[in-house]
Parts: sequence; structure tokens; C-alpha cells
Amino acid sequence: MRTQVGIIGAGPAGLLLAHLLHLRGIDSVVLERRSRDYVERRVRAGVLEQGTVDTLVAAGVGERLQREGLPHRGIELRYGGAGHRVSFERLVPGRAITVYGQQEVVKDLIAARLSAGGDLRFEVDDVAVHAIDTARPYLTFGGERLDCDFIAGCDGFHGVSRSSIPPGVLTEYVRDYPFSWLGVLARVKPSAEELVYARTERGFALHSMRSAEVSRFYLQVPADENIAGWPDERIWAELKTRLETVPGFTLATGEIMEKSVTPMRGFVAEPMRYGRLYLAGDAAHIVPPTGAKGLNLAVADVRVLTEALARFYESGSTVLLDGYSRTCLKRVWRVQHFSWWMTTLLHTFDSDDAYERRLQLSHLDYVTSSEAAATALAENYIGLPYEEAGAEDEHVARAEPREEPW
Ligand code: RFL
Ligand code: PHB
Repeated sequence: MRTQVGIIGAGPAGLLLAHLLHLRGIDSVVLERRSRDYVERRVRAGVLEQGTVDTLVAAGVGERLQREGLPHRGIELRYGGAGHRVSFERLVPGRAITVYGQQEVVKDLIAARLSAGGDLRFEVDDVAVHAIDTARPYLTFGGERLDCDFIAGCDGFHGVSRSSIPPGVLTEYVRDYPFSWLGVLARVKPSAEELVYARTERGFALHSMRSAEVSRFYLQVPADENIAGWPDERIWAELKTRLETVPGFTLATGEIMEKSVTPMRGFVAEPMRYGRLYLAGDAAHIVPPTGAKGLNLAVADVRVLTEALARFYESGSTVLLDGYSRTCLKRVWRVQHFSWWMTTLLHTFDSDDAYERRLQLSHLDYVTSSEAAATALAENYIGLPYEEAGAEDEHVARAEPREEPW
């Protein structure tokens, strides 16, 4: 078998890449380890940046998102017995976030690929990557061979792509946090209209939502926490303790449909390319979810990769492909910093002494009282604008090589 781009992984990155390439007349095959049902049910992110929404709408996969997604024009930071609204409409006018489950994005993309006759294969659990340092890379799986011009590693943090790159090529940057998030999906009407990020002495809590009937919550828990120690009653009691801290706020409770524990980690692999293998999304980098950025960053990578591949097929030029890693990593590091910053602002660190706790509260007071500080939060949370496709790469290609390793 042969295709132009072999894509490993049918998460948001792999599916969107396949769809955007199709719109540019480029063929791909997507190979996914899990079943369709599994990927369509996997509960994860919920906050889409304005740019992510615009990308999905422009690609023709935003119809249900526009109908069912919940536009939000602010978030609340809750601490010290009071709630403080960060108003996007005032600080970054005309831009909003949209609350829409990642698995809904995945369902919409799968439906679009299948209705366009796309080649999407599920339950392929033995993908191997070959000859990526040649012009004829290929993938093998289930006794078959798929010859490709390029391979896109969109297989998430634990995928096979990144680990197929020879040792010594990548530099990996890691920040492990000493806590995890216990995530809960519950059949209950949200108790707040906007997301509530709560900092308490007992740890962080987040109230998010999916619809008028379904709410999403997260609790900071110890890093190696066993979910078995969290029966539903304990989860509700802890959420109430951490969220019912302002006058008049009562948390409604309901049936818990799903719960899981996710470690908190920042990670970047550089460069995001080796030969003809290009890494995109969580395969190349992850962020702690406090800034709601992982899915949005995957979309940003895929936009850059699509432009680069389209340029190659239109003109034979590799200038955008050569700049792929550098272009993506600029945004990746901005988002790493923002996610680290939000995490540090809102979580309780056991290692913090009384001095550091005072600093954290002062930092929160500053963010909620200074227009400049609140704007910095708002513009990062809503999502910074995309770089114009390749503008800088063409400039750099003509100029002297720069200092950065990528
Ligand atoms: P994914 O979604 O992990 O998809 C990778 C796909 O590759 C498959 N795969 C393989 N397929 C074939 N062969 C192999 N060897 C394979 N190995 C793996 C996997 O089965 C999977 O289908 O990566 P992608 O596409 O890069 O997308 C990234 C996002 O999923 C991730 O960044 C976000 O979910 C992160 N995230 C959030 N991001 C946001 O933008 N906003 C949020 O509000 C937000 N909240 C979150 C989050 C992630 C969370 N968890 C559980 C990690 C909240 C949580 C709790
Ligand atoms: C979610 O709704 O899943 C969500 C919202 C905001 C975050 C992380 C996750 O920062």
C-alpha cells in the first residue's frame, strides 16, 4: 500500500491533520491502536481557544460545535473567601473560549473523515516506523506495509513515534509536579455559569462543565493517588469543601459517570522532527491541564504541518517543513510557561513554606486587581494569535542560521 502521509494516532492531532490534508488534496492513512468507540468516549479536555474553534469551523467540521458548544467570556478565580472574575470580553474584546468536549471534536472529525471516504483504521496495535531517515519511509502493521512520503507521529505521549527516533537525537525537557488531578464527569447541572478555578489550603479544585446537564470537576490530589480511595461521597465532600468558600455558592451533586487520575507534567521533545517523521500534539509535548492548552496546542501544530506539507506538494519547497519544529516550538514554550504559571498560581505545593504561600496570595491579588496582569492571563488563556504561515521561516531561510538548536 502507498499513501502520501502516514498518520499514527486518531486523537485530535491525527484526525485533524488527515482532514486538513484532504482539503488540500493530500492523501493520508490514519492508524489507531484503540477502537473507534474507545476514542469517541475518552473524556479529556473541554476548553477550545478561539483559534481552535475558527480552525474547525473553517475546515467544515464546526457545525455541531457552533450549535452545542458553550461560549464563555470569562473565568472565576476563587480564593481567600471571594470570587474574582477575569473578564475576557473586557480584556481581550471580541474573543472567547468555547466549552465543548474533546471527544465531541473527535466524533465530528471521524464522521467527516469517513464521509469523505478517508482511510481510517482502528484497533491496529502493532504499528512500527521504518526508514524515517530516508526519502522512502514506511510503516508496518498487521503483516502489511504502508509506503509513505512522510510520517506524522500523532500518537500521544505514550506512542511509538517519538521512541522510534534514535537515541541522542532529541533533547527532552521535563517538569513533574508533585500532585495529580482527579477528574470527574457528573450528571448534574453546573452550579456556576463560568469555569471556577479555586485555590484553597487543602489544594486546587476546578468546576467546569460540558452541557446544561453535565458538569466536569477536578481535584488536586497527591501524585500517586489511588482512585480506589475516592468513593463518590468523598469526592463530593471534598469538592464542596474546596468550592463552597464564597457566600451563597452551593454545589449541586449528582451521579458520577466517570472518574480518573491524571499525573501533572510538563514535557517538550526537541526538535519535533527527525528525517521524514514529524511529531505533532502530545507526541511531542504535554502541559499540565491548568491552562487548558494541550488540545489547542495539538491543533496549532497540525495547522503548521499542513501548510508545510501543502507547500511541499505544490512547489517542491521544503522551506516550511524545515522550519516546522522551530515554528511550533515558539508557541509550545509560550504555552509551557503559561501552563506552569497557572499551575503555580493555583495549586498547593507541600514544599512551600509560609513565605511562599504569602507570595502566591500576593500573586493572586495582583492578577485579580491589575488590568495589566489580568490581561496577560486573558490573552494567553484565550490563545495567542497564530503566526502567519511561514513568514518567519522564509526570512530565516535567507538569513544566517540562528542560535536555537532547532
Ligand atoms: P491523544 O489525544 O493522546 O491521541 C493520540 C492517539 O494515538 C493513539 N496511539 C496509537 N495509535 C497507533 N499506534 C500506537 N502505537 C499508538 N499509541 C497511541 C492513542 O490511542 C490516541 O488515540 O493526542 P493528541 O491528538 O496529540 O491530542 C492531545 C490532547 O488529547 C491533549 O493534549 C488534551 O487532552 C490535554 N488536555 C486539555 N487540553 C486542552 O486544550 N484543554 C483542556 O481543557 C484540557 N484538559 C487535558 C485536559 C488532558 C487531560 N488528561 C486526561 C491528560 C484535562 C485532562 C484531565
Ligand atoms: C475541562 O473542562 O475538562 C477543563 C477545563 C479547564 C481546564 C482543564 C480542563 O483548565
